[in-house]
Amino acid sequence: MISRRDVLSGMGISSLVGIAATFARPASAQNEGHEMTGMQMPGTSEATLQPSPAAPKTGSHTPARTLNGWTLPFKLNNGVKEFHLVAEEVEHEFAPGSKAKCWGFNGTTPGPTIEAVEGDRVRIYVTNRLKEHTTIHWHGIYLPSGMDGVGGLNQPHIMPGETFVYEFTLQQHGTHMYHPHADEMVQLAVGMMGMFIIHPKNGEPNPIDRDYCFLLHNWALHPGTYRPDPSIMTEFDLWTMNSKVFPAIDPIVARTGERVRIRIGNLSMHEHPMHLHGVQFWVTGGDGGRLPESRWRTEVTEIIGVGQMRDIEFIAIPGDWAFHCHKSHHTMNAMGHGIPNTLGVDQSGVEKEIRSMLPGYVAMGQSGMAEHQEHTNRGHMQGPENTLPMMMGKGPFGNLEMGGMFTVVKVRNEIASGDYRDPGPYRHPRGTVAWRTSRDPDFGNPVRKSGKA
Ligand SMILES: [Cu+2]
Repeated sequence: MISRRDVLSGMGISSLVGIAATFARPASAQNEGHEMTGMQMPGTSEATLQPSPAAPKTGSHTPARTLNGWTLPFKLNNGVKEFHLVAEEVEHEFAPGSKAKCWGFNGTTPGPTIEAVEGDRVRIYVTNRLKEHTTIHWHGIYLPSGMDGVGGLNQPHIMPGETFVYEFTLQQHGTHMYHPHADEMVQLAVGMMGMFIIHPKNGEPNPIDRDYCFLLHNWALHPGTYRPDPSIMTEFDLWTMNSKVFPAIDPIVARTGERVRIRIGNLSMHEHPMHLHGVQFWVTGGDGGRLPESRWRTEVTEIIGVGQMRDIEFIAIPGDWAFHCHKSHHTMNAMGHGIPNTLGVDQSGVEKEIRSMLPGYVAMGQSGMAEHQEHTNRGHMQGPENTLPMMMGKGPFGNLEMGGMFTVVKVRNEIASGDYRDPGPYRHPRGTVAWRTSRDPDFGNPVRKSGKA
């Protein structure tokens, strides 16, 4: 059981957020990877309600769009792109109703996306505002060994209060990430990671209209607590895309016929078979850049291994299309593992007795788990504080019964390029939605191989 004392002790360490106010902050609209112009508020679903600045196509690439996140602005100094990262504690919201003290960069987890072009020279200042040392490893990027960021091997650790400079020339393009290589078990578990996208200097042979990116992660934020538990290896409570769970994950918006790329990285402890409805996609690259077309594979599910990056591309067709991890436990929130299986068990009477000891308890799972969301919707079920229901989300036809790694690809005929706002539910053409009937001529007499209904 979780006592109030446990909950409060998790809150006891003072927040360091706000100290490094002079550094880049996710203050306004999503910066599109170039010099400091409008940025977008990260990590809030309001982001999708505001018009995004029209994606300025600089050179020959479309700037990446970090789901629920933001792109780090840079300053050009004698031809070198200068970035500032601040490692610090952050107050993070996974979805309304679930907050935690996490660690991240520049006020958010994941940290801001670094975006640059093959051939650029980058200089990245890293300031440590944590209470322990850290470093940054630039995952998958060609660089001098002394810039690779493994604490103790390639450099001394960055001690609390210190700033280190990393500087190298980008010799490749592709989807990469950055993360600490110091006390990794803790620093990754509490959210320190970000994407590093390098666009090809000669543009793309098949231009990309929308370029989305996110990192997959898992969190042991036990029910009723406020700090992720770094000691957990397999049993996690929250499964996130850019540190958000459904329904707080932004939709992936596109116009019919556009070429959409989704760049996916995985810094969790598990593999994630990411499944997209509605289309076959091509697996077009990842850490190794964009592959020649002859090496693309057609898939509907792609496993993103731990530490891997994968790029998928598709031509958008109209509709609301689910996009999610296919491990069904990864599209749920905390569920209290280790509870006896009650499927098919009549629990009448039991509920009342348990409720005398555990107020708010609802017996569930006799005919399935879907009743859980119904109870939650009606306010019958109150979990521990700061704990999301196991299943969430409402659609035009009812409960979605999802959580965790789930979002919706929303494709419409009439969306302006550069508009990333949620267009609302899809309006299905007449006669194209599955319907209820009582006129099945074989109703009551279906063909069965064996067994009793
Ligand atoms: Cu998964």
